[in-house]
Amino acid sequence: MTAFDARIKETAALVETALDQLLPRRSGPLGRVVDAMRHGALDGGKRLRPFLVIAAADMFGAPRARSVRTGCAVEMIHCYSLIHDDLPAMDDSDLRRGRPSVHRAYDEATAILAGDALLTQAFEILAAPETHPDGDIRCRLALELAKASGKEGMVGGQMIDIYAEQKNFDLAGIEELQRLKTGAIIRFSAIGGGIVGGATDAEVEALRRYAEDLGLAFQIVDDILDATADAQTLGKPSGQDAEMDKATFIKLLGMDGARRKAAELVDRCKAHLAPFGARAEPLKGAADFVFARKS
Ligand code: GRG
Repeated sequence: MTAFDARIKETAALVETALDQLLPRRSGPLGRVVDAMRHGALDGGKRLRPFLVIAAADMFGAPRARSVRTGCAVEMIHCYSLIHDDLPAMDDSDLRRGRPSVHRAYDEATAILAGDALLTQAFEILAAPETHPDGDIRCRLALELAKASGKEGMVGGQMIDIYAEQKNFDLAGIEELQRLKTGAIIRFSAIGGGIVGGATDAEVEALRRYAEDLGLAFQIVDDILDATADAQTLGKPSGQDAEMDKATFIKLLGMDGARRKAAELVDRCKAHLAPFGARAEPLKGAADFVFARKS
């Protein structure tokens, strides 16, 4: 196991424990939505976004209790987006993280509510004093996560993506779509770690540049995996982009071109970390991990 593997495993375990505590089981009708939230959020996924939060915050000596809570907030947004993306009205997907998607394990109404409740709880976590004693920092975290999640971020990107199924996009169009759909939450993860750690504006800006290139590389690799990996390895259906004739990086650049572009972006994103010196090794490792990932 590499040092990076050990590190992402360690932070994933911290996030798992914290999410478990943030989502205590309930009895009665409330219990059903909590169980569905737990199904969608616990025991699965690479936990890449919380890793980025924690690794960025570590560079500034932030207490782990604060960065893990910030990481849980972003993971809850991510899990909500996966639950809603799998619904029949969107991707209509039965499999997620190797398990039945939430609407298959429960029902559509419960899945919608579980996603809504995860989205809402993310902001409850950021607003709570345990996340940071300084109300200005908490407010800045909530503002940035709201912008990353909403119409100027992930939701906006998802809307464009649904529209893209009927439209031909050029490279700039796809880059813009992905900058919103997957990039905005990845960008929040890196800068949110900086903010909770007390980074200067210049340091937050360097993290933003790193995360923008990383987010794009992540999406290109996602397109490559959709075209090349099997559903069992991915833990979700594969081959869907081609089936739906979706606008992807592979469609525009070809497989080799897409691989080359992802590699260039990974090199470039690591270069943005130069101001942090050796402290940035875990974030550099995350970039290599994104490029090499198989699921
Ligand atoms: C429904 C509002 C709304 C938004 C959905 C992000 C998104 C927008 C949908 C997810 C669909 C998808 C497969 C997007 C491609 C990139 C992506 C987010 C992949 C899943 O993220 P990973 O690989 O998943 O980090 P794990 O399971 O490891 O957390």
